[in-house]
Amino acid sequence: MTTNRRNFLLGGAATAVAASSVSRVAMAALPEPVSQATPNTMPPLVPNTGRHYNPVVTLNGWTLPWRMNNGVKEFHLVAEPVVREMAPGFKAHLWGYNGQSPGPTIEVVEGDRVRMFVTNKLPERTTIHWHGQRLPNGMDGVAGLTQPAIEPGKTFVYEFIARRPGTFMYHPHADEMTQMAMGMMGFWITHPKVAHPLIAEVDRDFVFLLNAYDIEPGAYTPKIMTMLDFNLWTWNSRIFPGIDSLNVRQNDRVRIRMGNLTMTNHPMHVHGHEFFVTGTDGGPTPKSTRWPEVTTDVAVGQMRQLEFVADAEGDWAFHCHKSHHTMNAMGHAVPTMIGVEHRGVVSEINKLIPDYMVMAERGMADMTEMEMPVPDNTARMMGGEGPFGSVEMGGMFSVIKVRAGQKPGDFSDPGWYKHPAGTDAFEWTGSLAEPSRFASEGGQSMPARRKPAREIEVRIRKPTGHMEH
Ligand SMILES: [Cu+2]
Repeated sequence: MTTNRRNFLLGGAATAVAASSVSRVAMAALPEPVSQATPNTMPPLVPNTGRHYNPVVTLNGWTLPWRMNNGVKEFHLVAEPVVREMAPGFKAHLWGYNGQSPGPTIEVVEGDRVRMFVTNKLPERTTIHWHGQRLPNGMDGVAGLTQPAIEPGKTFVYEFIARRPGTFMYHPHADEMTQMAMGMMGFWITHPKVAHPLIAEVDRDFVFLLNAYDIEPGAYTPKIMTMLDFNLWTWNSRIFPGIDSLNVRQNDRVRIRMGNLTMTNHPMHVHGHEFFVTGTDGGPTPKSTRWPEVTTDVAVGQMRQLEFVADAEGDWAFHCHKSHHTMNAMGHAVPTMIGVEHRGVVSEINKLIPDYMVMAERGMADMTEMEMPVPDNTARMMGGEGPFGSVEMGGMFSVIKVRAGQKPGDFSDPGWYKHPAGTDAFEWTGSLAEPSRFASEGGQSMPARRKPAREIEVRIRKPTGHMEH
């Protein structure tokens, strides 16, 4: 005690002690939670404390600011009900973190000591599991197994060292079915501390989560019991045309990191370029395991990071390849009416079903142009106005815009691509030759039966297979 007191009175040392004791008082309080009101894609959050790194861009999202407290990076997540605009004119009542669903992206550097304050403002208990992290078992966030649940109104503290660089996520591990169906999830990036042989420096680094909701047309709150029949297939709780484009400079090295927290797999497809899968939630992949792809499946609970050099200018579609996942909410069990001429019988049908309308006799694309009377707060099934008309897409769809003139670090939308003369598809206006008929049966592995027992003609009925609830 005497020694301490003497040191305290010695000039510089005394000042240092005083400064640290003042900050200890201030730092004993919780970090102020930061909340985000808009679903816009925020510019990358360049770190102004701690080790430097090249920040990511969260599609229709943002990175959570932190404070340094005696060398520890402190973040404050608040689990709470939020209103998320899924597309212009369509808002959903979800649960999330700090004002949005998904919650903000957490960005740290390998070796950082991280302290997460988690405040529960939900009507039920929760936890956070730090998916993919190496951490002490007691920080793993599994309610009942590794910790008591965080009751409403309570705050818990998680603290661990971010040991492994890579692509991670966070989500509750308490009443998961409800809480994930309501939108509780977020992204986590641990940047490498020094140059890593398997982690390339990139010019643009995008992140988003694949999620899904079941919201009845006209309703605001997701149904939480749904297991497979989701009707909104979203990226970061947004649906096309509400998903921002990924804007890059020609010849940029681009990384896209995705995590799947839906109940099914999503084959993610990039137009115009080949990419390599350079990492999973287990870390960067060895170079010997990388091969070129244009589609890669992201299974449930997985994360994948794609990398490519964006060398081809244009507006390149980027979407889930399941065709039902590039559509928005629709009534289930709609019979296929393609080829059915039913205009003539409408007045008869109207006697039975007053609201009956003629639709979809040439396919479903008509519905993107038809001004159908829909309930309030409903996204159109397909839409998005492109430079050549309706894109006829919804759900998990966006565009990678590659431009020679995009400035480094500029993530703003450059507008539509102008195709150089003579490089776009055009209408043939000459005469059409008669199609030549297939004349021989010799090409078949077995000859066809001379006379089928009975003529059978099958009509494809689609969409179908949905169960009525
Ligand atoms: Cu999909």
